[in-house]
Amino acid sequence: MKPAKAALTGLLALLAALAAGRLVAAFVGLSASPYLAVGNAFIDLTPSWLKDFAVSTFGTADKLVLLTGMAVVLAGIGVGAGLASRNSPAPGSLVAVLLGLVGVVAVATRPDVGALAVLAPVASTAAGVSVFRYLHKEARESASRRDFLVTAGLAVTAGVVGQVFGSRTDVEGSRRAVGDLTPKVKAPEIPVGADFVRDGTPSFITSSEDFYRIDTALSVPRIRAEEWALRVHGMVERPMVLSFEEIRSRDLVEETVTLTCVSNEVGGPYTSTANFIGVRIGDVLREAGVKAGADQLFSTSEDGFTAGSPLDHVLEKGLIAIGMNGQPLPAEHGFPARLVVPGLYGYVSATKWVTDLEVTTFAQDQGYWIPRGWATRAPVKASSRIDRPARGGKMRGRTVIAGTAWAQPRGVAKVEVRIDGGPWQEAQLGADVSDTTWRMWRVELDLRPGGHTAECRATDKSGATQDQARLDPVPDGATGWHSVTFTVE
Ligand SMILES: Nc1nc2c(c(=O)[nH]1)N[C@H]1C(S)=C(S)[C@@H](COP(=O)(O)O)O[C@H]1N2
Ligand SMILES: [Mo]
Repeated sequence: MKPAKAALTGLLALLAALAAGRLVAAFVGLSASPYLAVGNAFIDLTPSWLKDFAVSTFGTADKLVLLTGMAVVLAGIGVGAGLASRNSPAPGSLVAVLLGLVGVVAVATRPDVGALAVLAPVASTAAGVSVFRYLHKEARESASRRDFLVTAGLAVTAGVVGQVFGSRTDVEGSRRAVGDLTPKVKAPEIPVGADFVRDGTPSFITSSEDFYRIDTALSVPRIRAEEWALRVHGMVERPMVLSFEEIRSRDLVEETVTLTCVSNEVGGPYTSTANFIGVRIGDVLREAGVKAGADQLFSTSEDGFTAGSPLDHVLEKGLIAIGMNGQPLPAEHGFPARLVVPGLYGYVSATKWVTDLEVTTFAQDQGYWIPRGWATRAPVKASSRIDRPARGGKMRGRTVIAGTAWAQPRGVAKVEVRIDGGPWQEAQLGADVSDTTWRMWRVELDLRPGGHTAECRATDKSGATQDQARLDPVPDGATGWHSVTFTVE
C-alpha cells in the first residue's frame, strides 16, 4: 500500500472513532465523549505548576490549547498507525484497541458521568477498529477513492449530528450524568406531624414537579452542566470562575427552604418548599474577598433575567443551589445552578440558570423587575393561607380548618383563626422544621350548620402579627388576612 493511502486509512479510522464516540455521548451525556473525557482527565491530573503555567500563558484559551494539542497528538498516532499497517491491518487494529482502552478508562473514572457513559468509548473503539479494517481491505484490493470519501463523509456527519443533538437536547443527559447529589450536611428529616395533609394542607416538601414556577423567558434555557460556569466579580479582591464540577466538589449543604413569589395574592399558590442542595454564597464571596462599600449582590441568568439582593442578607443566608430534593435541579427550576435566599422574594434573589454574580451597589445596578414598578428591597412578609375548606366548600360533622403560614427567615410562632368575625382562636401548629420554611396549622371547631367565614393570621417569631390592611402584590408583596366562606351542613 502506498504511504499516503496508508496514512489516510489511519486518519479516517481515527475520525470515525471520535465521531462515533461523540454521537453516542450526545445521548448518554457529553462528558462521556472519549475525547472530552481524556481532556478532562488530563486537566484533573495536571500538576498545579503546569496548570498555573497554562493559565498564565494561554489565559481562558487554555482549554482550547489543550484540545488542539490532543487533536495534533491523535492525528500523529493515526498517521503512524496507518503507516505501520502497510502490509497487515494488525498494528493499526492494535493501536485502535489501545486508544479505545484509554478512552474507556478515562470515561469510567470521570466523576461526572452516569453508568451508561462507557457506551461512548466502546462505540468509539468498535467504529475505529471496523472502519480501519474495512478501509485497509478496500485499499489493498480496489483502492477506490469513493470508499475513502464516503467514510470521511459518514464520520463527519456522525460527528455533526452528535454535536447538534448534544447541544440542543442533551440537558436531560447532562442531568443524568450529574446523578444523585449527596450533601455533606443533610437537611434534618421532616418530622412526622409537620404537615396535615389529611386535613387539606399541602405536603411539607413540595415535589419538584408540583413546585410553583415563575419565568420571564418564553422557553426554558437549556444549559448543560459541562458547558456552564459561574463568574464571580465586581467589588471583590479575587474574581473567580467556577465550573459545575468545582462547585459540586465543595462541601455541599442541604437546606429546607420555602420559596415565595412577591406576586402571590393573599391565599394564592405561589409558595413551595424543597430541600435545596448547594454551597453557601457567603463561603464563595468570602473567598473572593468582598470590598468595602458594596451592598448588593447582582445575579444574572443565562436568559438575561437579573436580580439584586442585599449583600449582608445573602452573605448570611444565600445558597448557590445545584440540587433540589436529592436530584440535580430540574431544567425548569434552573439547571445547572440557581440562587436560593431564604427570606427574600424570588424576584430579588432566586435567579435560575445563574451564570454571573457581581458584587456591586444598589446605586449602580437595578434588577429586572425594579424599573417595572417593583420594590428594590423585598423581604418576605408574614403570611397565612386557608387550604381547607376551599372557597364555597361544604363541610360535614367535625369541622377542621387547616392551612399554611410562612414568615421566613423569622419563622412562624403562632397562627390564629376566627369565625364570622368572632374571637381569635389559636390553631395547632405543625412540627417546627426551620425558620426558613413554612408551617402548617389546623384547628378543630364545632360550628352550627349554615354559612360561615373563616379568617386566619400569622405571628412571626419576632412577635409581629400579619398586617390586616389589604394591599396588592405590587410593589413589595400583598398583605391582608385570607378569608374563606363555606357552609356547614
Ligand atoms: N432566570 C430567571 N430566574 C428567576 C425568574 C425568572 O423569571 N427568570 N423568576 C424569579 C421569580 S419572580 C421567582 S418567584 C422564582 C421562582 O422560582 P421557581 O420557578 O423555581 O419556583 O425564581 C426567580 N428566578
Ligand atoms: Mo416571583
